[in-house]
Amino acid sequence: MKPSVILYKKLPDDLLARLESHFNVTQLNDLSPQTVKQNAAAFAEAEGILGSSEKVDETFLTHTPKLRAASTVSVGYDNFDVAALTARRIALMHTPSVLTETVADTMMMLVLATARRAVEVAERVKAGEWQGSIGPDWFGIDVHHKTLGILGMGRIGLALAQRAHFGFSMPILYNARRHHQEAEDRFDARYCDLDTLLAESDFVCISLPLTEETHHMIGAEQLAKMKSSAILINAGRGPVVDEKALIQALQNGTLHAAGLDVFEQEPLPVNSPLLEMPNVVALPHIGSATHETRYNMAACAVDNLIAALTGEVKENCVNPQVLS
Ligand code: 8YV
Repeated sequence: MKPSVILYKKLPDDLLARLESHFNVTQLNDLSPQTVKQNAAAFAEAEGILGSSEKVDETFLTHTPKLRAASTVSVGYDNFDVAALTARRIALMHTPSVLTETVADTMMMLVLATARRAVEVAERVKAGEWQGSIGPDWFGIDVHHKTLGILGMGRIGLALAQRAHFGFSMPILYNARRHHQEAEDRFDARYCDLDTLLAESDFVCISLPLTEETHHMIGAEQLAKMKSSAILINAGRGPVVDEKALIQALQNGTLHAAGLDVFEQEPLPVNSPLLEMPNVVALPHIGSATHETRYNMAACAVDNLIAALTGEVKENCVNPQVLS
C-alpha cells in the first residue's frame, strides 16, 4: 500500500505524476481549519504533507496522528512549529539550494530599482511626463562602488555578495551569527557588528530567516543609525523589520528609500502608506518566482517527500535528529 499524502499546492503535471507514483495523493487548496474539518479522514491517514506557506502548528498536528514528514516548497519555514514537529518525530524538509541565485537576482534588482528610481520614472514615462531632456528630478544615485551591507550571510547573502563584488565593484560589509570565510576570501566581505554595518552601508540588505531573534531586528533605533542617504532592502521575511518604524523613517526623510519583497502582512494591505511613497519599490514576494526556479523548488520538494517517506534522507532536512 502506498503511503497517503496531502498536497496543498498546485504542482506541474509531471511532478504530480511523480508524486502519485509513490503516494496516494489528496489534492487540497489549503490547510485552513475548514479544509481540515471537511477532509478529516484524509488528514487522519496522511503520512506526509506537501505545500508552502500555510501554518503548521500544534493545533494542526492534532488532526494528523500518522504524519511522518512535511515538505515545504520554500527555503523559509517560519510558518512551521519545528519544535512541535520534532517532538512528534516528523521530518521537516525544505528547498534551500535551488532558489539561491534567483533570490539574489531579486535583491540586486531591488538595489538597482530603488537607487535609480526605475519604477517611479517608468511610471512617469507612461504618464506622458517625458517631454524634453530630463533634469535632476529624474536622477537617481549610483550603485557601483557604494558600500553594500548584508545581514545574514547564508547561501543567498553569499550570492548577493558575489553579484555586488564582481558586477558592481561594491565594498561589502556583513553581519551574521558567525564569520563566513568564503565571503571574506572570494568577495572581500568584511565582518562587522550590526551598528557599524548600519552606520557605514549605503545599502542595507536583509537576507535573514524569521526567528525569535530576528523578529523586529530592524526597528526605529536601528533605522536611526543608518545614513539618511541609505536604502533598505528586505527580501528575507517581512517581520524582521518593524514596518511602522520603517514607514516613519521614510516619512521623516531619515531613510532615502526602501526596496521590499516581503512585508509584515502579505498580501500587503492596499491602504499601506508604503504604497503611496514614490521612493518605495514594493514587490509581491517574488524573490524566487521565476518559472524555472519555482519548478525546481517543486521538484526538490517532491523528491524530499519521497526520500523522507520511502527512502533515505541525504539533505534538506531541517530537523535531522528525528531521522535517527
Ligand atoms: C517562496 C520564499 O515564496 O522560499 C522561501 O522561503 O519565501 C519563497 O521563495 C514561497 O514560500 C512560496 O513557495
